[in-house]
Amino acid sequence: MGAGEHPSDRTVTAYVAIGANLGAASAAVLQAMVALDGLPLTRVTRRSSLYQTRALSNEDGVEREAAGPDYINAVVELETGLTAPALLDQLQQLEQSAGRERPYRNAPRTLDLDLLLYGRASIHSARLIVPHPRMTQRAFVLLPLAEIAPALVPQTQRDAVADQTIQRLD
Ligand code: A4P
Ligand code: MG
Repeated sequence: MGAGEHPSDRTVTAYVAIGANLGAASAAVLQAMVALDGLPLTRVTRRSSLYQTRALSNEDGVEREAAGPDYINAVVELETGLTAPALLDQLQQLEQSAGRERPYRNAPRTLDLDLLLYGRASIHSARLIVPHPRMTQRAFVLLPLAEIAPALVPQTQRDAVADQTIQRLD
């Protein structure tokens, strides 16, 4: 058993948000879903539709529309035998292989993968905070998550982001 793996009989249900707003964004998101399904000890068990969303930025704790191309966003459900830090390592490697550069915070990106939820875990380490601290402020996370796991998104949370521009794609 490699580092970061659970014993084979223990898996965790996790949710990952996928975003892209540079280049062929829809293709990058679909390709990421395939890549996530190919991670060690991991299967994609549900995938949301793709959503086109206005770029948001969060400078002062409030989500506001920002300059920059629209995003394509989606959320997938994983069943994984990886620990949360090992899963984050894998997400960051996928971002790297998609050619992501980080010139500045919230810069347009070819692929952004955020770990939203890892079972019922509450994690506060230097490099990983779960549940993702900004997920409840973002329609581009909550609507695709509600599509595949409605019980995880109370109506009050959906109402709170109702002013954000988001369009479900066929
Ligand atoms: N990190 C901590 N917790 C987590 C987690 N749960 N999942 C750390 C993933 N990473 C986590 O992230 C910075 C650091 O966060 C990582 O090194 C990791 O150790 P990053 O992906 O390198 O940088 P970033 O994405 O530019 O910054 P940040 O703060 O993660 O931004 P967000 O919150 O991800 O927002 N608008 C629309 N419409 N759609 C989008 O998808 N995305 C963003 C990025 C902004 N606006 C958007 C969208
Ligand atoms: Mg990120």
